[in-house]
Amino acid sequence: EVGAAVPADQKQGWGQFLKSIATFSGDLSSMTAPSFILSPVSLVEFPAYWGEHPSQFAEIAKGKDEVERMVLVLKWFIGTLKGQFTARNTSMGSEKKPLNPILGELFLGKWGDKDGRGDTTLVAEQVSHHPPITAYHIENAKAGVTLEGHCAQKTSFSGRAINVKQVGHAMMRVKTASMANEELYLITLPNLVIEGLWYGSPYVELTGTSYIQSTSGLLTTLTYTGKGYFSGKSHSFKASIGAGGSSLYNIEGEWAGVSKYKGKSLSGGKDDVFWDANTPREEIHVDDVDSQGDMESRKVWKTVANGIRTGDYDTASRDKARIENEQRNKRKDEAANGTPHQLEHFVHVDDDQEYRQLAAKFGGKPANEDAYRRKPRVH
Ligand code: CLR
Repeated sequence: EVGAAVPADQKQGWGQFLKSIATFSGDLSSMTAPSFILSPVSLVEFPAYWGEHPSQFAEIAKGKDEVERMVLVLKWFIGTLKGQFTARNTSMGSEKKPLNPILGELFLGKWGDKDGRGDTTLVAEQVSHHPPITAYHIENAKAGVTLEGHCAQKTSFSGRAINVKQVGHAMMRVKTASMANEELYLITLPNLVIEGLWYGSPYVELTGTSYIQSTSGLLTTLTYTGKGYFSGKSHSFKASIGAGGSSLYNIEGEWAGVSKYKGKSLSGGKDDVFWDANTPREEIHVDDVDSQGDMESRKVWKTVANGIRTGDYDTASRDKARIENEQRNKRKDEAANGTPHQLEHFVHVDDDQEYRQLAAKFGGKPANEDAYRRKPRVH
């Protein structure tokens, strides 16, 4: 039944929302949606999913050579997918529409040390509002592992699903005392399909191909598939780690479940378990809202989020309108005074050379992309 999961009084609104998606081009985040589909969490928080297995993140630096390190990068990457793409279904019953971050909105937090792995810190900043772009920097200085990247989305409607192309990339840097040079890993991002729309219960499936290309020359190719008409399990992937066309390790399974080596494993075994997505995620530690700075996400959206959580949608939409108004005025003043908004933690890099060189190794598209680099810090 169409809209079976939609509250009775919102079925009409949901139908209208779907119709407007079908004819709308551009950015979904700016569309008004029925209240049952609203999430109280801003998109600027999403980079935290990359860090929710801090031990795996730190572990990457323990690989004894570039092959081991690539295997560990892949394991950490796969480990993030369940959170990135199924967490809202688990916590809120379906995928929901996140809050659209304001320009300069920040999400700051950390995962504390445990068993000597070191602290892992996150800095995320909304570096563009139109189109929405979020930049992030995750670092475990003790381990020598850093992840920096940005993400934006291009959406289109297929008739029954929303196709989301992820724009942007992530760059991982690994440097330990025993390594002569820093190793870089260019991580490209998979495409998403949002299904379950007619039902009113959206969820994400991953499709297509993504890559992890290292300066060591190793390349991991990932392909994603969902439930086929006749066969196939949802949330599935295959990964192949190779060097110069020959494959060293093959892994397959479910990114939200169990995956296994196909054949030889790193430890010398056969068909061993690679990653079990039931491994608990560690939630990031964030300051209390009341001690947060004015641009910090949970402070900015406090009243809106509270309204959404308690079903007080009038208060939520009134405060959302207040915030958006304030933003419009800020932009006007900046234009009038010739003082454009300044990024707080990042520097915009036009045509990033590290991206260009690594993408060229696997014929990556696009050939060039911008980047956002963490500003040098004064200690
Ligand atoms: C953001 C970057 C993260 C991975 C990720 C997960 C889910 C994606 C989100 C990204 C972008 C925004 C997104 C969301 C799923 C649904 C939501 C595409 C890529 C859209 C804007 C919501 C549409 C509204 C429907 C629920 C009807 O690393």
